[in-house]
This record gives sequence, C-alpha cells and structure tokens, in this order.
Amino acid sequence: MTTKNQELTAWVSDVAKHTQPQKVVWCDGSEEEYQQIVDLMLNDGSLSSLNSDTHPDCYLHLSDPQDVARVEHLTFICSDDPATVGDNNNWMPVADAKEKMNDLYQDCMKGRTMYVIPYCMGPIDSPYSRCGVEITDSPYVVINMKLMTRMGTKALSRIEAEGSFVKGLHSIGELDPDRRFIMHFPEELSIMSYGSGYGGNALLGKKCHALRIASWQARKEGWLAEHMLILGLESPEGETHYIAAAFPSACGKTNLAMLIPPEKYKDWKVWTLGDDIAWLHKDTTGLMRAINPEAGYFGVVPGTNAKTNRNAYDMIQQNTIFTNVGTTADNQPWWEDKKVGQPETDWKGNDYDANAGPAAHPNSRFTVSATENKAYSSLAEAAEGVPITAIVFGGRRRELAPLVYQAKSWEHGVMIGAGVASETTAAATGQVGIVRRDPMAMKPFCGYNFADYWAHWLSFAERTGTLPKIFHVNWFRQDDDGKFLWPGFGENLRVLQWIIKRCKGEVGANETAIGYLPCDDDIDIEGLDIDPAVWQSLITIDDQQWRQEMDEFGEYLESYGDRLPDKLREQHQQVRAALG
Ligand code: GTP
Ligand code: SPV
Ligand code: MN
Repeated sequence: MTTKNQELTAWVSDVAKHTQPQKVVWCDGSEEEYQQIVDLMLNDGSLSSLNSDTHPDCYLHLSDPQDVARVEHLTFICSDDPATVGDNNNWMPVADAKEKMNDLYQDCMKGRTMYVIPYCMGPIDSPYSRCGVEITDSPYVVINMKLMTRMGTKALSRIEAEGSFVKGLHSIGELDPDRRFIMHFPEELSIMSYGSGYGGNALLGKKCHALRIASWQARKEGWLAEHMLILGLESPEGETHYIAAAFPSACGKTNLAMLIPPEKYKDWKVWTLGDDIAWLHKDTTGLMRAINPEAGYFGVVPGTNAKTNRNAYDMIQQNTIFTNVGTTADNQPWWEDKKVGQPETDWKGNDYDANAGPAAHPNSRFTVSATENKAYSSLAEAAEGVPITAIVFGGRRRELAPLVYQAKSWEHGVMIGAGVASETTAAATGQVGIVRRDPMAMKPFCGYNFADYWAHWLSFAERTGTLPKIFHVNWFRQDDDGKFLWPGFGENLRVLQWIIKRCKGEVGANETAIGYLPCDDDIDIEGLDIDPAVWQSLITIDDQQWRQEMDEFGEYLESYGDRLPDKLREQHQQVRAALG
C-alpha cells in the first residue's frame, strides 16, 4: 500500500532511509492483519496465548521490567519559546531535540519491520476528529493501536482528503532507560519517541497526540483536549445527562465511566462514551459537546473484579491484550484483588513469590476495543458528540477534600480545576502516594504553559451562556487506619445523582467558602454502612485545613508570575478571604 499524500510518502521514505528497516509494512487495520501480527508475536515469544477456554483470543505481553509506566522526566515539549511551553513541562529547543533523536534513530530499525499506521482520533466522519500516522518498529504497538484507534484504510482516506496529519515516529530502540525520550513538536504537529514500548510512551495516538499536541491545537482553534472520561447517566424516566470527569492517572476514570448502579438504583443506567480522553467543542448553539477520540480502553487491571467493576471484568474475558499481569496454573490472567484463582507466575514471568512483590504490576493494563463493553453508548460513534451537562474534577486525597462540592460559577470552577492535587500512582515512574498538584488532571499532558491554559479555560465564559456546571469529587478519603470512608465504585452513582439534581436546580445546597456542599439528606446513603459522624466529615470542610491548602495553592499559582490570569487570582483571593 502507498498513498496519494506526497508529504506522507516523503516522510515514510526519509524515515526508512534513516532507520534502515528490513521492510516497510503499511497497516490496513483489518482483522486479518491483526491476527497475522499476533501470530508473529506468538512465534517470537513477545506475546503468549492465555487459556483459550476461559479467555478466548486473549494474550499476555510482559514488557521489559524497566519499562512499565509513563516516564514524565523523559517527556519534553520542544519549541523555541520556553515561556510558551511553561514550567509545567520539560522543555528543549527544537534543534537540540531533533539532533538528539536523529542520533538515536540512526539505523535503529536494522533487521526489524517498520510499520506505518494511519489512524483517526474520533469517529471517522466527525468534524472534530483528527488524524495521525505512527511509524513504529513495535508489533505490540500495532495491535494496541488497532484496538485503541480507528486505524488503517479509512483513516488513510481521510488523511488524503484532508491533507494534514500528526506525524509520530516511534522506535523501541534498546529499551534502555538511559536512551529513552518522548519528544513533542507541537508547532509542526510531530512526535518523536524512542526507547520505550509502554502505553502512553509508545501508543502515540493517546497521550502524545490526543492530549499534548491536541491541547496546543485546541488552544489555537478554540476547543479543549482533556484527560476526561465521558459518561451518560440515564434515569428510570429515560432522561440521559452527559458528564465529563477529569481525574489524574489511576484515580478512577475507567471505573466511573463503566459504573454499574447498586441494587437499590437498578433502574438507572450508566453508558460509557470514553474512559480517558475527551475533546470538548462549543457547538453553534452554544452547547459544549464532547467526543472520545479513542476507540478502546488501556485500563488499569489490578482492583478490577466482579464486584468493583462487573462491566470491565466481563469485557476483558475475551479479545483482550493483557500487559504485565500474572497467570494461574491453568494459564488464566491473574492480578491483585481479582478475588478468584491463585497466581502461579508473576508479571516478570517468574514463579510467583508473595515475598517478591505483587503478581501483577500495579500499573498492569488491559487493552480492549470499546465495542466489547456492554455499556458502550450508541452515541459514542456520533459525529457531533454529546452535550455535556456537568464537568467533574477529582483527585485522590486521603483528607481535606469533601466527597463532592459545586463551583459557584464557571470562573470559580476553573479555579477548582486548577487546584486539583492528588496522590501519585503507579501510572508514572517515581514515588507513589505523595500529594502533588495536578491541575485539571493535566500536569503530565498539557502541551503548553498552564497559565495560558487556564486563560483558555476562562475564555469559554465569554463564548457561551450555557456552559456545563463544574463540580469536584473525592472518593478516596481515609481514616487513620487507611480504610476508605466512602464505599466508592457503584455507590458513586449517588453522588452523580446529586450532581444532576443540582444542574437541574432540583435541590438546595449548603453554601461554604469553597463552594456548594450537599445538605445532610440530599444524598441518599440508605443501605450504606456509614457512621453518621463519618458522613458529616465527608460533607463538611475543616476551615483551618482549607486555609492552609489555599495558601499553598496561592503560592503555586503565583509561581506562574505575570502570565497568571487575573480572573484566576481573583477567584483564589475570594475563596481565601471567605475562609477567614
Ligand atoms: P488511567 O487509565 O491511568 O488514566 O486511570 P483511571 O483514572 O481510568 O483509573 P481507574 O478507573 O483504572 O482506577 C484506578 C484504581 O483506582 C483502580 O485500582 C481502582 O480499583 C481504583 N478505584 C477506582 N474507583 C474507585 C473508587 O470509587 N473508590 C476506591 N476506593 N478506589 C477506586
Ligand atoms: C495514564 O497514565 O493516564 C494512562 C495510561 O491512561 S498511559 O496510556 O500509559 O498514559
Ligand atoms: Mn489516563
């Protein structure tokens, strides 16, 4: 296969000259091609089959033990203007980055196959979708891109019709952490990634394209590219409201997007539109609409069981690629908190030894097409996306942040989003469990200066009068023994119900300095084993703790200097003053 697009032809030929692959394969995205590459990987041992009776068409890939998560310290935004990139990113001048990468790429595909993967982020016929081409020497990337994106012939046709596309060059190199970089060149819509085969480092359509590059484009063009799930909440009367929610990595997006209502609310339904990324556009009537640029899920495996997330659990019984989980004696995948079976091997392929750490890596993942999800919304494929009623921010905070609260205005909501802080997780390399600032859950993903990003968010207030209402949630409050105070998972429906009632003006609230909190009886907790004192602590705030939080947040905001939008500073000052 070749293409009519001359820019693409020239780029592929230049890359091949530079990297010297044994052969070049243009991917068509067909099932046959997927199966061929799976077979090839089964032969060379980079993939193994799982139990075909219990898990038909499921495979296991064990990545290099030093290559199991995103590497934020090796991820750069390259532009000649460091101020545009901002202190929230690692920065490198374009020429330096190119020189470094071109050295690494020299002859790096010798003896390997170079795959050319045209892909479309978003429904193939949506005006909001954007295309890209990833060149990679990793067959693992090809099969993951097949499940995660609309990949192949149709995407290539759209590229030929449109002309423009994001160029992503990827090589696993030697998988040497000292020769590993993920570079972004937003001005020329290109990505260069070397030395990792893992998730967000290697599946370039995901975080590199759909967030870092797209956020840059979105600012220029007047839309938003966000680290958000999208769900539809359908009431027993058949009314559906769409919610977009931003939580940091491994903080519950997949789980909320696939929520199964508890028994008491079995007439309610949650539909999944997306579990990780949302592109938000204001339509011609002033409504904010969302599409999910992805077509599959790259989800956290540990913790997934028939109780916490039945939909996800069922979804990954077939047609799934598992990365870095353990296996049972009869070759079923196994992970911590699966609740059934016993591990025989661990994620490094060794015999399981409880003293040597978990069987599944804490950031082990499943890759599966969205169409395997029973709760996949029919509107997920709609070219025009869905209208968003509420935007929800959240984080993993063992104290401070109440279960839920509502912003008093759009501007106040932007400040709440900018104030998101969360305990770090295994999704990125580095220490786990330390609270860090993660504005809008975009710290690792915003492709430009956060101060300009907040100004862009604020600008939506002038674009339309019918913006979504903004909320903040925290499912992760703990007692002194580390026990979660809120049951979470399916029971989070009760909080979503309050959010929608607030949006419809059907319920009052308790006005506090930080926003509107639920009144005592307005969230139904019947049937939950929650002590009344604990419930009170979940729906009230500690002024002293919040004064300290707002002081720290204020210092963080001021670190952005003159670029910080005045409106954000004013919002912060108002809340701080109201706390006394
Ligand atoms: P990324 O894919 O990394 O962006 O993560 P995500 O936000 O989709 O996170 P995910 O839903 O996969 O959840 C990560 C971890 O949080 C899993 O181990 C879940 O079991 C756990 N989790 C999710 N929701 C809840 C909840 O409501 N309460 C508690 N206690 N844990 C939860
Ligand atoms: C995240 O880390 O937020 C993920 C996984 O969703 S990755 O694709 O590796 O970025
Ligand atoms: Mn994510």
